[in-house]
Amino acid sequence: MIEAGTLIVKILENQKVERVFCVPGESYLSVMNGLQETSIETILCKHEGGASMMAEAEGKLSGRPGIAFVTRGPGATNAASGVHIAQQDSTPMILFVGQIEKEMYGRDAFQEVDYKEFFGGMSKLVIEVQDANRLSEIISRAFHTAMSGRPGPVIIALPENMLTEKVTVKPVEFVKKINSGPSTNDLALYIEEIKKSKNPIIIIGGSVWSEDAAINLEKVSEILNIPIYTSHRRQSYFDNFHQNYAGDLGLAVNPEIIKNIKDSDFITIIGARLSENPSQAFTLLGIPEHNSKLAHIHPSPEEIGKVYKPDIGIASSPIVFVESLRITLESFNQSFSKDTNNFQKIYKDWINQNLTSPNSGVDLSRGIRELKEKLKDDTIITNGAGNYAVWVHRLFRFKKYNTQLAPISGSMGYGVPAGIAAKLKHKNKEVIAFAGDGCFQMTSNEFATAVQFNVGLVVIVVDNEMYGTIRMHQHKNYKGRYKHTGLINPDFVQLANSMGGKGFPVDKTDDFVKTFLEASEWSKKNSLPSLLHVKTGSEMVLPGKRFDQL
Ligand SMILES: Cc1ncc(C[n+]2csc(CCOP(=O)(O)OP(=O)(O)O)c2C)c(N)n1
Ligand SMILES: [Mg+2]
Repeated sequence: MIEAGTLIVKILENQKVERVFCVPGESYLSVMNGLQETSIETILCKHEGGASMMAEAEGKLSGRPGIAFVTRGPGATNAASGVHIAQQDSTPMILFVGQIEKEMYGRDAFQEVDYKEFFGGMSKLVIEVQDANRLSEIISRAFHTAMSGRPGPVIIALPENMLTEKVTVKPVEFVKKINSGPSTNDLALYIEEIKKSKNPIIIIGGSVWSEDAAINLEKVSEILNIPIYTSHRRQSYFDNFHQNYAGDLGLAVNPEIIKNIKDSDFITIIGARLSENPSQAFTLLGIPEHNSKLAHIHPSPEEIGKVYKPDIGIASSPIVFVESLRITLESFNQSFSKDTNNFQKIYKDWINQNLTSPNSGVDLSRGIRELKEKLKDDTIITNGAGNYAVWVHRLFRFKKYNTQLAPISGSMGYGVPAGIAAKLKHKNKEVIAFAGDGCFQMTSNEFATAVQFNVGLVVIVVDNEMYGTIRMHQHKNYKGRYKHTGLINPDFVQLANSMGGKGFPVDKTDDFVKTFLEASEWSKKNSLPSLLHVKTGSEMVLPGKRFDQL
């Protein structure tokens, strides 16, 4: 007989969970007790928003559910920020929530929340465990659900008195991810259409992808001679240095890319939903019907036809689809000559554009360009939301799969927790978390978590003394009326030092790279986080653009 809380830990061990992220609570003491002796590492966070974002990032990195444990009521509501990211970013994740005792339901008991109501609209499944004998069944279902079709978050509520039940249940064995694939007919039809097309393009995105998929798609793109675009914040899904990489559909996108996609006679979307940002506020393609041929390949049939009506819809894992496509195309032993609308030149011109920023402080464009020359291909870059991220996305070029972790959901505060999760998982890789001054202050408390767990990441805080993105929108919509977007910031160097890491000021562009290398070295040597406080001034709003040039 074991207590239910310990059984949960044993089930998670069977799922090969490496670590869980939590803020403790008296509602799930039994699980905390089970976590005392286990191979699973427990990362104690400062806020449930940070814990859930770390779990979400773990899900992005591993393709399996990232796990967070939080307490009922305020713990659960705080954790909503990470759950929402997992939902929008289609990331597998399981949030376990301590729940009030079963007998007290419906009395508005202390910290009672109806989780089905609260999380219902932003998760794939919310389930309460009423009987400890069903824990294996329910957690097995949660793992399947979080990873299947369009992956996403699952919430499991654990009533306090269920957790202390003693049971003899066998912990469920490892849950494998189920992959769907294209039928022979699907593939044949797709290949026939793409062969007929004159200037096809492919857009990739979504959350079901892998290193092998990236390589298979490289081969496909070479055989078909076709440009590959990545969706918003999925830039590391394809080698950005490959001859067929054509750029990303992010914010402040290259207008030539939009033109090229609109001119294409056959568009293939693989894995992505093509939501508001990559679709340029749903203007990129006709809705529901586009004026040229559209193929949509998505792991969930429910996503196909949700917004766009494709000519060819294939419910398939993108990983399986590109592998099958490569194998079939290779069997023809023939390459295709397509009119590619000069996409290589368009991309080269875009990345080489002069974006120097005559700012009063650090020129972020030059700083990032110089920095990326010094980094290894497997360096992981994370960020949250804010205009500073446009520099990051515009100027970094990603070579290896999953070296970019960024919220499709546009959530501020994501960079630091995601960076912590990445560094915990990949101890030998360099991890850099970018954050704006506003963004950083949403989860800066987790810098102390990085100290506690010896996480040697480097945080780069881009300080323009404002919520710059919103100032930009004020400027566009209510010019001159800039109240409520200015920030009086702490001294971030002192803040980092006081938490037990090390802060480094950067006031001049010339110092950017050498200070980064110093910080990185310090973090490596001490296994502790460092922070670059980069003062950029406030004139520049976007790469190469001042406010008065908007
Ligand atoms: C959690 C959350 N709250 C609010 C917003 C709205 N928002 C988007 S960008 C932004 C400002 C970001 O400021 P900062 O991090 O300093 O970056 P900057 O734009 O100045 O480069 C705000 C408030 C958001 N996206 N996410
Ligand atoms: Mg700012």
